[in-house]
Order: sequence, then structure tokens, then C-alpha cells
Amino acid sequence: MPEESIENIDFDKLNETAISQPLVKHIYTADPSAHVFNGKIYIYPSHDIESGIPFDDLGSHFAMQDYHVISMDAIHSEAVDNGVALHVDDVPWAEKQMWAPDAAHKDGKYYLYFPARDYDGIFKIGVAVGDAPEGPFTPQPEAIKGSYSIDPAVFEDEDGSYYMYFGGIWGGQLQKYRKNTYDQTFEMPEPQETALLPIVAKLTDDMLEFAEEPKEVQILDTHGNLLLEVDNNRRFFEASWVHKYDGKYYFSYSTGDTHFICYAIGDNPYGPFTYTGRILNPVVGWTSHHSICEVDGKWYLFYHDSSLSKGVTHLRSVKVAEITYNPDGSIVTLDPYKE
Ligand code: FUB
Repeated sequence: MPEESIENIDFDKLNETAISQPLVKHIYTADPSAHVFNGKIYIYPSHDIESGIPFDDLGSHFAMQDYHVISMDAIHSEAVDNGVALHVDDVPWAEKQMWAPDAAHKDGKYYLYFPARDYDGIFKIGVAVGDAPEGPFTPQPEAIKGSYSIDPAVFEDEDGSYYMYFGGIWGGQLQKYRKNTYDQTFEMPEPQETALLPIVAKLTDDMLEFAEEPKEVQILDTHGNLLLEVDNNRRFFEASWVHKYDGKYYFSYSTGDTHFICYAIGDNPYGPFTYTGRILNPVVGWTSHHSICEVDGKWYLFYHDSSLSKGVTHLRSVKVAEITYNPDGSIVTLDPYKE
């Protein structure tokens, strides 16, 4: 339910039909990356604020400055805001726009991965380290070497390897790169060209760097062809996430300007992944961004919408809903609001 139709929405009615309610209401939160660490649920969201910056297609109005970690003892428990975990003023290389983060746990340390624009206006991805899942986190002095664009998502495989997926088009600047090289003159592909792809890189053992040259993640149709730019109901836009279910790797993402959360299935963390379907139909607000996490044997979609702010697209609220799988491994599509 993108922005255009907001004037016609009866928000009281919409909230009655919503499949879930905001986890916290005292601040706006978005882009939730959820994990179970030490038996508790930790959600790493963006912290949305009203900056007064005018709307544009580059998302300048998403002017977030810090991160708060939300924790829950169990899926129906109260969601607790653990306060500021990292502020942009404490990150030497970052100037603004602390967008969608993620976190990982290894050997008793917690790693917060986050995108921000540097002082040249270029998005890069940083990492900050803490001793507790809720932070505080101490940033590394420089962004991760070779990182670019937005929306880092870190997947821990069963063999103990960690992979970072990242990238987002338009305001996320992915269209300015080919083969990991930036060029201001690069633009979006033409409609009949193949769509831009998300990027993956394995992390080093210390979790602070890329262990390899980042590679494209192929998303194919059932004929084995890469999706085209014109196919914006299915092609990648932003918000990568990977989870493993029944031995298969599920790469999920947002289609951006068509507002779906979709997924594609593969046999290894690098892909290729074959487009399979939709996980979430459009929410109120332009953006859609999610994570998928197993809690006590059930699977949950953490997502956001703009219903609490009555449709203000950069003032979002994190929600959670259970997802289910069909016997063939496909995911049952969720409608965020019931008829
Ligand atoms: O929150 C800012 C941006 O909006 C995120 O990085 C995108 O995924 C979209 O949700």
C-alpha cells in the first residue's frame, strides 16, 4: 500500500485489521534485523526521526542518527528499548544517514554492521564491536575496506562461516557500481537489460573485513535467466536477508518501487537463487524491509510499516508476524492487513 493512496486510508480501521501491532510506540523504528542470542530475541532496527529534510527519490528524508537495540524475552513478551547503542557522532568516517543495520555474534563478541554516508556523500558499511548484544558498540575507525551501498545483512552458516549481503538501488547508490568499482556516470540499467544484483562477501575470522572480493548474487527465473530491470515486481531493489530452512538457502529482499518482500531459493550461500514468490504484500509506507528468524521452532517475519505515523513514509514501526511453509518449502504469502 504505497504512499500515493494514503489520503484514502482510514487508519483506525486499518489498525484493527493489521495482522500485528508496533513492537514499540515511544520511538519510530524500521528495517528490523532479528536474531536469537543467548536465548533472547534481539532486534537491530533503524531509528527513524523527523528531520524536516524534504522528500526526494534518494531518500534524503531518511536522516537517522543512531541505533537502539530492542530485546524481547520471548515472542509475545514486552519489547524493551535498550537505549542508544551507537551514534553517528561517534563514527569517525560517517557523516549521516544511519540506515538499515544488522548484527552478528561470534566468540562472545557482538558486531553491529551499519551503512552511512561518508563526508563525500558515499554510502559505505561500517562495523562496531560490543561485549553485549544490546551494545554499546565501539566503531572501527574506518568503514569496511571495499564496502559500498547499503543494507548489510550477515548470515552465519552452519559451518561457522559468516557472509555479508548488501546493496540497494536509487538512494542506496548500487547503480553507481559495476564489478565493485564506483563511477559517478554509471546509471540504472535500461528496462530490457538485466537488473542490478545484490552483493555478497565472506567475512574474515575477526568479523571486521571482507575475506574476498565481493561477488554478485544471481537471482534467476525458473528458466535459469537473470531477472530483467523491467520486471520490477520481482527484481532486487534493497533489503537483503538470508536464512536457511530444511537445508536450503532462502535469499529474501524488497522490490522497492513495487513494495513486495520476495524470496528466491538456492543450494549454497553464494547462489544462484531461483525466484520463488512473495513473503509480504505491500505495507503502508513506501519502503518494505524485513528479517526472518526462527524462535522456539517457529519462523517469524520482522517487518515495518508506517501505520503508527498515519502513513509518514520515513516514520515507521517494527512489527512481527509468524510465517509458515508449504510442504514444498515455499512460504505462504502474508497480507499485512486482513480484508
Ligand atoms: O531505512 C532507510 C532505508 O529504507 C533502508 O536502508 C532501506 O532498506 C529502506 O527500508
